[in-house]
Amino acid sequence: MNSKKINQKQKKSFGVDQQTAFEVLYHPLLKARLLDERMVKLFNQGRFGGTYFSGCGQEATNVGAGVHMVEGDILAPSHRQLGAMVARGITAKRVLAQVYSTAESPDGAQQHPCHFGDPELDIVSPTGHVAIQVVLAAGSAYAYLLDAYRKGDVKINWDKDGIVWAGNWTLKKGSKLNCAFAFFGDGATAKGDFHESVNFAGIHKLPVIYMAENNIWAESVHVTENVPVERLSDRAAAYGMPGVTVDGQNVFEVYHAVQEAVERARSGGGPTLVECLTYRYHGHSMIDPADYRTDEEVEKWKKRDPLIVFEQVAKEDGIWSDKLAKETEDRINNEIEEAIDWVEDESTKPKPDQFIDVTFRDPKFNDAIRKRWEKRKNV
Ligand SMILES: Cc1ncc(C[n+]2csc(CCOP(=O)(O)OP(=O)(O)O)c2C)c(N)n1
Ligand SMILES: [Mg+2]
Repeated sequence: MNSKKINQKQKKSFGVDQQTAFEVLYHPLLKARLLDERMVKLFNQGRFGGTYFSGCGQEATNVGAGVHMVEGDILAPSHRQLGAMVARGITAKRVLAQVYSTAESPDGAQQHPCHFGDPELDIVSPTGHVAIQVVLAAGSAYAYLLDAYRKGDVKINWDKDGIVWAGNWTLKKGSKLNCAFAFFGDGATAKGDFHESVNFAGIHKLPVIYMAENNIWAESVHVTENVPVERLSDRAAAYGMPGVTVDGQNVFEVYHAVQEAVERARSGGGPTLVECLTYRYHGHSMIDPADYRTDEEVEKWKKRDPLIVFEQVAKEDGIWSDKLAKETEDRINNEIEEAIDWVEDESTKPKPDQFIDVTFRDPKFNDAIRKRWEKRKNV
Protein backbone atom coordinates (compact mmCIF):
# COMPACT_ATOMS: atom_id res chain seq x y z
CA MET A 1 0.00 0.00 0.00
CA ASN A 2 1.33 3.36 -0.96
CA SER A 3 0.99 5.39 2.22
CA LYS A 4 1.40 8.62 0.27
CA LYS A 5 -2.09 8.07 -1.06
CA ILE A 6 -3.57 8.49 2.41
CA ASN A 7 -4.46 12.03 3.27
CA GLN A 8 -5.23 12.03 6.98
CA LYS A 9 -5.94 15.76 7.00
CA GLN A 10 -8.98 15.39 4.76
CA LYS A 11 -10.69 13.19 7.38
CA LYS A 12 -12.81 11.56 4.69
CA SER A 13 -14.10 8.06 5.40
CA PHE A 14 -11.87 7.79 8.44
CA GLY A 15 -9.04 9.60 6.68
CA VAL A 16 -9.19 8.09 3.21
CA ASP A 17 -9.82 10.44 0.30
CA GLN A 18 -12.08 9.68 -2.67
CA GLN A 19 -9.35 8.55 -5.04
CA THR A 20 -7.86 6.18 -2.46
CA ALA A 21 -11.28 4.93 -1.44
CA PHE A 22 -12.20 3.95 -4.99
CA GLU A 23 -8.85 2.86 -6.38
CA VAL A 24 -7.35 1.15 -3.37
CA LEU A 25 -10.40 -0.12 -1.47
CA TYR A 26 -13.54 -0.21 -3.63
CA HIS A 27 -11.91 -1.79 -6.68
CA PRO A 28 -10.57 -4.90 -4.87
CA LEU A 29 -13.74 -5.13 -2.77
CA LEU A 30 -15.93 -5.26 -5.85
CA LYS A 31 -13.50 -7.35 -7.90
CA ALA A 32 -13.35 -9.99 -5.17
CA ARG A 33 -17.16 -10.06 -4.96
CA LEU A 34 -17.84 -10.21 -8.69
CA LEU A 35 -15.14 -12.80 -9.33
CA ASP A 36 -16.25 -14.90 -6.35
CA GLU A 37 -19.94 -14.88 -7.35
CA ARG A 38 -18.93 -15.74 -10.91
CA MET A 39 -16.90 -18.72 -9.70
CA VAL A 40 -19.85 -19.93 -7.60
CA LYS A 41 -21.93 -19.82 -10.78
CA LEU A 42 -19.27 -21.51 -12.92
CA PHE A 43 -18.96 -24.30 -10.35
CA ASN A 44 -22.73 -24.78 -10.17
CA GLN A 45 -22.80 -24.99 -13.97
CA GLY A 46 -20.21 -27.78 -13.79
CA ARG A 47 -17.57 -25.78 -15.64
CA PHE A 48 -14.85 -26.73 -13.16
CA GLY A 49 -14.67 -29.64 -10.76
CA GLY A 50 -13.83 -30.48 -7.15
CA THR A 51 -15.54 -27.92 -4.96
CA TYR A 52 -15.24 -24.22 -4.28
CA PHE A 53 -14.93 -22.21 -1.05
CA SER A 54 -16.56 -18.83 -1.38
CA GLY A 55 -15.45 -15.80 0.62
CA CYS A 56 -18.52 -13.77 -0.34
CA GLY A 57 -19.42 -11.56 2.61
CA GLN A 58 -15.84 -11.51 3.94
CA GLU A 59 -14.30 -9.15 1.38
CA ALA A 60 -13.88 -6.14 3.69
CA THR A 61 -11.75 -8.08 6.20
CA ASN A 62 -9.54 -9.30 3.38
CA VAL A 63 -9.18 -6.08 1.43
CA GLY A 64 -8.78 -3.84 4.50
CA ALA A 65 -5.70 -5.87 5.42
CA GLY A 66 -4.41 -6.98 2.01
CA VAL A 67 -3.90 -3.43 0.73
CA HIS A 68 -1.25 -2.84 3.40
CA MET A 69 1.07 -5.46 1.97
CA VAL A 70 4.26 -4.28 0.31
CA GLU A 71 6.85 -6.20 -1.69
CA GLY A 72 8.48 -8.90 0.40
CA ASP A 73 5.57 -9.22 2.84
CA ILE A 74 4.19 -12.73 3.05
CA LEU A 75 0.50 -13.48 2.74
CA ALA A 76 -0.37 -16.74 4.49
CA PRO A 77 -3.92 -17.45 3.36
CA SER A 78 -6.56 -19.89 4.45
CA HIS A 79 -9.29 -20.99 2.03
CA ARG A 80 -11.34 -17.73 1.77
CA GLN A 81 -8.64 -15.20 0.94
CA LEU A 82 -9.67 -14.16 -2.56
CA GLY A 83 -10.17 -10.56 -1.32
CA ALA A 84 -6.69 -10.35 0.21
CA MET A 85 -5.13 -11.86 -2.92
CA VAL A 86 -7.00 -9.42 -5.15
CA ALA A 87 -5.89 -6.54 -2.93
CA ARG A 88 -2.33 -7.87 -3.30
CA GLY A 89 -2.75 -7.73 -7.08
CA ILE A 90 -3.68 -11.20 -8.29
CA THR A 91 -5.38 -11.19 -11.70
CA ALA A 92 -8.67 -12.91 -12.54
CA LYS A 93 -6.73 -15.07 -15.04
CA ARG A 94 -4.40 -16.46 -12.37
CA VAL A 95 -7.28 -17.25 -10.03
CA LEU A 96 -9.29 -18.96 -12.76
CA ALA A 97 -6.23 -20.92 -13.90
CA GLN A 98 -6.05 -22.25 -10.35
CA VAL A 99 -9.70 -23.24 -9.93
CA TYR A 100 -9.75 -24.78 -13.43
CA SER A 101 -6.40 -26.51 -12.64
CA THR A 102 -4.66 -25.43 -15.84
CA ALA A 103 -0.93 -25.43 -16.52
CA GLU A 104 -0.87 -21.66 -15.93
CA SER A 105 -2.06 -22.00 -12.32
CA PRO A 106 0.24 -19.98 -10.02
CA ASP A 107 0.55 -23.04 -7.81
CA GLY A 108 1.22 -25.51 -10.61
CA ALA A 109 -2.33 -26.91 -10.55
CA GLN A 110 -1.36 -29.30 -7.79
CA GLN A 111 -3.63 -28.05 -5.02
CA HIS A 112 -7.22 -28.01 -4.02
CA PRO A 113 -9.04 -25.09 -5.74
CA CYS A 114 -8.95 -22.65 -2.86
CA HIS A 115 -5.79 -23.65 -0.96
CA PHE A 116 -3.23 -22.05 -3.16
CA GLY A 117 -0.34 -19.65 -3.20
CA ASP A 118 1.32 -17.47 -5.80
CA PRO A 119 5.11 -17.15 -5.61
CA GLU A 120 5.04 -14.05 -7.83
CA LEU A 121 3.08 -12.24 -5.13
CA ASP A 122 4.67 -13.81 -2.04
CA ILE A 123 1.51 -15.72 -1.25
CA VAL A 124 2.53 -18.96 0.46
CA SER A 125 0.69 -22.17 -0.38
CA PRO A 126 -1.25 -23.36 2.64
CA THR A 127 -1.83 -27.04 3.23
CA GLY A 128 -5.38 -28.32 3.55
CA HIS A 129 -4.87 -28.67 7.30
CA VAL A 130 -6.67 -25.95 9.20
CA ALA A 131 -4.31 -23.35 10.80
CA ILE A 132 -1.01 -24.53 9.28
CA GLN A 133 -0.61 -21.26 7.38
CA VAL A 134 -0.54 -19.48 10.75
CA VAL A 135 2.61 -21.42 11.60
CA LEU A 136 4.17 -20.55 8.23
CA ALA A 137 3.54 -16.87 8.94
CA ALA A 138 5.44 -16.98 12.24
CA GLY A 139 8.32 -18.80 10.54
CA SER A 140 8.50 -16.19 7.77
CA ALA A 141 8.40 -13.37 10.30
CA TYR A 142 11.22 -15.00 12.26
CA ALA A 143 13.25 -15.10 9.03
CA TYR A 144 12.61 -11.36 8.54
CA LEU A 145 13.94 -10.73 12.02
CA LEU A 146 17.06 -12.85 11.44
CA ASP A 147 17.70 -11.08 8.13
CA ALA A 148 17.44 -7.71 9.85
CA TYR A 149 19.82 -8.92 12.58
CA ARG A 150 22.39 -10.08 10.02
CA LYS A 151 22.17 -6.72 8.30
CA GLY A 152 22.91 -5.02 11.63
CA ASP A 153 19.45 -3.47 11.92
CA VAL A 154 18.58 -5.22 15.19
CA LYS A 155 20.13 -4.34 18.51
CA ILE A 156 20.02 -7.11 21.14
CA ASN A 157 19.45 -5.75 24.62
CA TRP A 158 21.71 -7.86 26.87
CA ASP A 159 21.08 -7.45 30.59
CA LYS A 160 23.86 -6.79 33.09
CA ASP A 161 24.56 -10.52 33.58
CA GLY A 162 25.06 -11.01 29.88
CA ILE A 163 21.72 -12.71 29.47
CA VAL A 164 19.29 -11.85 26.74
CA TRP A 165 15.61 -12.64 26.89
CA ALA A 166 13.85 -13.58 23.68
CA GLY A 167 12.05 -10.56 22.30
CA ASN A 168 14.34 -8.10 24.05
CA TRP A 169 15.61 -6.39 20.95
CA THR A 170 15.10 -3.05 19.26
CA LEU A 171 15.13 -2.08 15.65
CA LYS A 172 17.65 0.51 14.51
CA LYS A 173 16.01 3.89 13.99
CA GLY A 174 14.73 4.29 10.45
CA SER A 175 14.76 0.53 9.71
CA LYS A 176 11.61 -1.29 8.78
CA LEU A 177 10.70 -4.96 8.86
CA ASN A 178 8.64 -6.89 6.37
CA CYS A 179 5.44 -8.33 7.81
CA ALA A 180 3.69 -11.68 7.52
CA PHE A 181 -0.09 -11.54 7.21
CA ALA A 182 -1.81 -14.67 8.51
CA PHE A 183 -5.51 -15.23 7.83
CA PHE A 184 -7.51 -17.85 9.70
CA GLY A 185 -11.03 -18.52 10.93
CA ASP A 186 -12.65 -18.73 14.35
CA GLY A 187 -12.41 -22.53 14.17
CA ALA A 188 -8.68 -22.39 13.48
CA THR A 189 -8.09 -20.55 16.76
CA ALA A 190 -9.00 -23.76 18.58
CA LYS A 191 -6.12 -25.64 16.95
CA GLY A 192 -2.76 -26.32 18.58
CA ASP A 193 -0.89 -24.97 15.56
CA PHE A 194 -2.55 -21.58 16.05
CA HIS A 195 -1.53 -21.40 19.73
CA GLU A 196 2.06 -22.40 18.99
CA SER A 197 2.37 -19.78 16.30
CA VAL A 198 0.99 -16.83 18.29
CA ASN A 199 2.91 -17.92 21.37
CA PHE A 200 6.18 -18.00 19.43
CA ALA A 201 5.46 -14.68 17.73
CA GLY A 202 4.57 -13.09 21.09
CA ILE A 203 7.77 -14.33 22.73
CA HIS A 204 10.03 -13.13 19.90
CA LYS A 205 8.02 -9.98 19.09
CA LEU A 206 7.69 -11.06 15.46
CA PRO A 207 6.22 -8.86 12.74
CA VAL A 208 3.01 -10.81 12.17
CA ILE A 209 -0.49 -9.47 11.53
CA TYR A 210 -2.91 -12.12 12.76
CA MET A 211 -6.20 -11.67 10.91
CA ALA A 212 -8.87 -13.67 12.71
CA GLU A 213 -11.98 -13.90 10.57
CA ASN A 214 -14.80 -14.61 12.98
CA ASN A 215 -17.65 -15.68 10.70
CA ILE A 216 -19.41 -17.53 13.54
CA TRP A 217 -19.14 -20.96 11.90
CA ALA A 218 -16.42 -23.55 11.42
CA GLU A 219 -18.15 -25.82 8.93
CA SER A 220 -21.25 -26.65 11.01
CA VAL A 221 -19.69 -25.91 14.41
CA HIS A 222 -20.80 -22.69 16.07
CA VAL A 223 -18.09 -20.39 17.41
CA THR A 224 -19.32 -20.88 20.99
CA GLU A 225 -18.39 -24.55 20.71
CA ASN A 226 -14.83 -23.75 19.69
CA VAL A 227 -14.03 -20.61 21.65
CA PRO A 228 -14.51 -20.24 25.43
CA VAL A 229 -13.96 -16.46 25.52
CA GLU A 230 -16.31 -13.80 24.24
CA ARG A 231 -13.96 -12.24 21.73
CA LEU A 232 -11.23 -13.93 19.70
CA SER A 233 -9.19 -10.81 20.38
CA ASP A 234 -9.29 -11.75 24.10
CA ARG A 235 -6.97 -14.60 23.22
CA ALA A 236 -4.19 -12.10 22.40
CA ALA A 237 -3.55 -11.24 26.07
CA ALA A 238 -2.30 -14.78 26.71
CA TYR A 239 0.47 -14.23 24.16
CA GLY A 240 1.53 -10.75 25.22
CA MET A 241 0.26 -8.96 22.16
CA PRO A 242 -2.46 -6.38 21.55
CA GLY A 243 -5.82 -7.72 20.39
CA VAL A 244 -8.53 -5.67 18.76
CA THR A 245 -12.03 -6.46 17.46
CA VAL A 246 -13.35 -4.57 14.45
CA ASP A 247 -16.45 -4.49 12.28
CA GLY A 248 -15.33 -6.84 9.53
CA GLN A 249 -18.05 -5.55 7.19
CA ASN A 250 -16.59 -2.05 7.18
CA VAL A 251 -13.49 -1.90 5.01
CA PHE A 252 -12.49 1.51 6.39
CA GLU A 253 -12.51 0.22 9.95
CA VAL A 254 -10.45 -2.84 9.05
CA TYR A 255 -8.09 -0.70 7.01
CA HIS A 256 -7.28 1.59 9.93
CA ALA A 257 -6.99 -1.15 12.54
CA VAL A 258 -4.56 -3.05 10.32
CA GLN A 259 -2.65 0.11 9.49
CA GLU A 260 -1.94 0.59 13.19
CA ALA A 261 -0.91 -3.06 13.57
CA VAL A 262 1.36 -2.86 10.52
CA GLU A 263 3.07 0.31 11.73
CA ARG A 264 3.79 -1.38 15.05
CA ALA A 265 5.10 -4.58 13.46
CA ARG A 266 7.29 -2.86 10.86
CA SER A 267 8.95 -0.71 13.49
CA GLY A 268 9.77 -3.66 15.74
CA GLY A 269 6.78 -3.44 18.10
CA GLY A 270 5.66 -7.03 17.53
CA PRO A 271 2.50 -8.82 16.44
CA THR A 272 -1.18 -7.89 16.76
CA LEU A 273 -4.29 -10.02 16.65
CA VAL A 274 -7.09 -8.34 14.69
CA GLU A 275 -10.48 -10.02 15.04
CA CYS A 276 -12.92 -9.16 12.25
CA LEU A 277 -16.62 -9.82 12.82
CA THR A 278 -17.89 -11.07 9.50
CA TYR A 279 -19.98 -13.74 7.78
CA ARG A 280 -19.86 -16.14 4.85
CA TYR A 281 -22.94 -16.06 2.63
CA HIS A 282 -22.53 -19.48 1.07
CA GLY A 283 -22.08 -22.84 2.77
CA HIS A 284 -18.68 -23.96 3.99
CA SER A 285 -18.00 -25.09 0.42
CA MET A 286 -20.31 -25.46 -2.54
CA ILE A 287 -21.31 -28.94 -1.46
CA ASP A 288 -22.55 -27.77 1.96
CA PRO A 289 -26.28 -26.89 2.10
CA ALA A 290 -25.62 -25.00 5.38
CA ASP A 291 -28.82 -26.20 7.00
CA TYR A 292 -27.35 -25.70 10.49
CA ARG A 293 -28.09 -21.96 10.29
CA THR A 294 -31.26 -19.94 9.70
CA ASP A 295 -32.23 -17.81 6.69
CA GLU A 296 -32.83 -14.94 9.14
CA GLU A 297 -29.21 -15.07 10.24
CA VAL A 298 -27.98 -14.90 6.64
CA GLU A 299 -30.36 -12.04 5.79
CA LYS A 300 -29.32 -10.09 8.89
CA TRP A 301 -25.70 -10.15 7.77
CA LYS A 302 -26.50 -9.37 4.14
CA LYS A 303 -28.08 -6.09 5.29
CA ARG A 304 -24.56 -5.10 6.38
CA ASP A 305 -22.86 -6.29 3.23
CA PRO A 306 -19.35 -4.81 2.78
CA LEU A 307 -20.40 -3.06 -0.46
CA ILE A 308 -23.52 -1.55 1.17
CA VAL A 309 -21.48 -0.39 4.17
CA PHE A 310 -18.82 1.10 1.87
CA GLU A 311 -21.47 3.12 0.01
CA GLN A 312 -23.13 4.28 3.25
CA VAL A 313 -19.88 5.45 4.83
CA ALA A 314 -18.64 7.06 1.61
CA LYS A 315 -21.98 8.90 1.21
CA GLU A 316 -21.91 10.13 4.80
CA ASP A 317 -18.42 11.47 4.16
CA GLY A 318 -19.36 12.97 0.79
CA ILE A 319 -16.91 10.91 -1.26
CA TRP A 320 -19.30 8.48 -2.98
CA SER A 321 -19.48 8.71 -6.79
CA ASP A 322 -22.02 6.79 -8.92
CA LYS A 323 -19.82 7.44 -11.95
CA LEU A 324 -16.67 6.00 -10.35
CA ALA A 325 -18.62 3.01 -9.04
CA LYS A 326 -20.00 2.24 -12.52
CA GLU A 327 -16.60 2.69 -14.19
CA THR A 328 -15.03 0.37 -11.63
CA GLU A 329 -17.70 -2.27 -12.18
CA ASP A 330 -17.35 -2.15 -15.99
CA ARG A 331 -13.57 -2.45 -15.76
CA ILE A 332 -13.83 -5.48 -13.48
CA ASN A 333 -16.50 -7.21 -15.55
CA ASN A 334 -14.35 -6.85 -18.66
CA GLU A 335 -11.38 -8.41 -16.88
CA ILE A 336 -13.48 -11.31 -15.60
CA GLU A 337 -15.18 -12.06 -18.93
CA GLU A 338 -11.85 -11.96 -20.78
CA ALA A 339 -10.32 -14.27 -18.18
CA ILE A 340 -13.16 -16.80 -18.44
CA ASP A 341 -12.89 -16.87 -22.25
CA TRP A 342 -9.16 -17.38 -21.91
CA VAL A 343 -9.32 -20.13 -19.29
CA GLU A 344 -11.99 -22.07 -21.17
CA ASP A 345 -10.65 -21.62 -24.71
CA GLU A 346 -6.94 -20.94 -24.58
CA SER A 347 -5.37 -22.19 -21.35
CA THR A 348 -3.47 -25.46 -21.42
CA LYS A 349 -3.77 -28.70 -19.49
CA PRO A 350 -0.99 -29.42 -16.98
CA LYS A 351 1.52 -32.04 -18.08
CA PRO A 352 2.51 -34.85 -15.69
CA ASP A 353 6.05 -33.41 -15.40
CA GLN A 354 4.63 -30.23 -13.95
CA PHE A 355 3.47 -32.06 -10.82
CA ILE A 356 6.90 -33.58 -10.35
CA ASP A 357 8.56 -30.17 -10.82
CA VAL A 358 6.26 -28.59 -8.26
CA THR A 359 6.79 -31.33 -5.71
CA PHE A 360 10.55 -31.15 -5.94
CA ARG A 361 10.57 -27.37 -6.27
CA ASP A 362 12.50 -27.36 -9.51
CA PRO A 363 13.75 -23.79 -10.01
CA LYS A 364 12.64 -24.07 -13.65
CA PHE A 365 9.09 -24.12 -12.38
CA ASN A 366 9.47 -21.77 -9.54
CA ASP A 367 11.57 -18.91 -10.68
CA ALA A 368 10.10 -16.52 -8.14
CA ILE A 369 11.12 -18.73 -5.22
CA ARG A 370 14.63 -19.17 -6.63
CA LYS A 371 15.04 -15.39 -7.03
CA ARG A 372 13.91 -14.78 -3.46
CA TRP A 373 16.33 -17.40 -2.18
CA GLU A 374 19.22 -15.83 -4.13
CA LYS A 375 18.36 -12.47 -2.54
CA ARG A 376 18.19 -13.85 1.00
CA LYS A 377 21.29 -15.99 0.67
CA ASN A 378 23.44 -12.89 0.53
CA VAL A 379 21.97 -11.16 3.57
C1 LIG B 1 -6.88 -30.40 10.79
C2 LIG B 1 -8.14 -30.26 10.01
N1 LIG B 1 -9.31 -30.58 10.58
C3 LIG B 1 -10.46 -30.44 9.89
C4 LIG B 1 -10.44 -29.99 8.58
C5 LIG B 1 -11.73 -29.81 7.82
N2 LIG B 1 -12.06 -28.39 7.79
C6 LIG B 1 -11.68 -27.62 6.75
S1 LIG B 1 -12.10 -26.01 6.99
C7 LIG B 1 -12.81 -26.35 8.48
C8 LIG B 1 -13.46 -25.29 9.29
C9 LIG B 1 -12.63 -24.10 9.48
O1 LIG B 1 -13.38 -23.14 10.15
P1 LIG B 1 -12.81 -21.70 10.40
O2 LIG B 1 -11.43 -21.81 10.89
O3 LIG B 1 -13.77 -20.97 11.25
O4 LIG B 1 -12.75 -21.09 8.92
P2 LIG B 1 -13.95 -20.74 7.92
O5 LIG B 1 -14.18 -21.95 7.07
O6 LIG B 1 -15.13 -20.38 8.73
O7 LIG B 1 -13.45 -19.59 7.10
C10 LIG B 1 -12.70 -27.69 8.79
C11 LIG B 1 -13.21 -28.32 10.03
C12 LIG B 1 -9.18 -29.69 8.01
N3 LIG B 1 -9.09 -29.22 6.77
N4 LIG B 1 -8.06 -29.80 8.75
MG1 LIG C 1 -15.31 -19.67 10.69
